[in-house]
Amino acid sequence: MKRNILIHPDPRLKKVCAPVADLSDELRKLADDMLETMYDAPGIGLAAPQIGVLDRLIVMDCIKEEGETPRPLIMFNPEVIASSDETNVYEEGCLSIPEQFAEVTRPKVVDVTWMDRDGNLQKETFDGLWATCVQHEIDHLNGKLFIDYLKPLKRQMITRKMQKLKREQARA
Ligand code: GNR
Ligand code: NI
Repeated sequence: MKRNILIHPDPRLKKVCAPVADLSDELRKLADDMLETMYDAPGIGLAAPQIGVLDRLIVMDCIKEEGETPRPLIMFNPEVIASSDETNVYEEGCLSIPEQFAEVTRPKVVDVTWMDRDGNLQKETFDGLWATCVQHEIDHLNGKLFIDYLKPLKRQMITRKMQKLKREQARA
């Protein structure tokens, strides 16, 4: 089932999300719904707070090329356990901040641990777009958006645009 994606500004996008204690069919269904919602958008990642659920759960798939095998990842309680000194700049966007893009500097390589859909602990090193995406998603779990890295004036400009967009959506 496709879920609605919250648009910034929304208090739920600023909350620190709670760790997932035990996997359940309900949580697995939530993760599957998030993947469906992400692919439909389309996006390369989605965090639970973006659909109003304040649990530490993210999904992602940074394979964008048609014909390449998809790689859907479901990550409960993801954690960056090490980051490279080397950084990378990416033009980031966010499904909760539609049509706004800005360069963000982050560590280029990160080691991440998480619990998968079957309850198994996983660990992997991510690089390039995957590393940017997983950091962007984990930020969501801590109530942080990519615009929080921008200068206040630029952030304010984007927030005002989103307030206008939400007013227009409410009238439609
Ligand atoms: O779809 C998305 N694209 C993207 C591009 C650059 C850096 C991060 C992202 S994540 C974003 C989807 C989203 O909002 N995830 O929270
Ligand atoms: Ni986002």
